[in-house]
Amino acid sequence: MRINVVTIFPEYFASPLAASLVGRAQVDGLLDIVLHDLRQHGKGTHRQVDDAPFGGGAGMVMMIEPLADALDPLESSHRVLLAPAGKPLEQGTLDRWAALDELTLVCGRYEGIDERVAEHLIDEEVSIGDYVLLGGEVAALAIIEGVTRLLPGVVGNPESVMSESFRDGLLEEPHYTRPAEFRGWVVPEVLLSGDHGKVDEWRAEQREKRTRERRPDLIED
Ligand code: JCQ
Repeated sequence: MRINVVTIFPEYFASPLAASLVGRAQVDGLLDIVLHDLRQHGKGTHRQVDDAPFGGGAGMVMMIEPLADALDPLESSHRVLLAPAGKPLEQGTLDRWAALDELTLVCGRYEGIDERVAEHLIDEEVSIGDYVLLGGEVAALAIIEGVTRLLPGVVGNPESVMSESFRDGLLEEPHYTRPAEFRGWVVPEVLLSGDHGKVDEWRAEQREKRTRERRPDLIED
């Protein structure tokens, strides 16, 4: 799979893309990440990529021309804009994108982008949460990680590739490992019992309880 990233900060990606399974996936030829420096398409001697908004107001707007020049050669890919005003990203979105040959992530900045970009040059506008970042670069990295772990051959055990936290649409149960006691903090006894039926039952209860407490929005009723 190829993932293009359009950004004014290509250097920002060097270390996170070299590390961990994302770095390995590239070395193994499972993933090809291409960084596109938007500034290269900037206007004038200052390589300008933003301008004041029509109608007035605070802040700057990303200009259409540099974005069009960067995106035109990527027209055959699925083009995604990262922005707080996008549709919320879900695991299903990542599942869908991981099946593509080529995905393009466009990192928004400033107060926003010229709406004609979203209208004519972008296939999907997506948000990674209800908060505002300085730019879409962190959101792009989150998506790269979420997609990479779904690519065949990237994660050793296919069982752990399941959308763990979202099994049965519920959050994961708590996990524990050795030692069984640390500073007097003990592991739930049932997990040491060796009774797999009881363990399964306990885990199901915990998933249910956690979801009710932390994410009632995930439970329909
Ligand atoms: C993405 N949740 C938050 C910041 C404007 C063009 O749009 C803009 C994009 C950003 C960066 O993205 C986010 C974000 N998902 O802040 C301002």
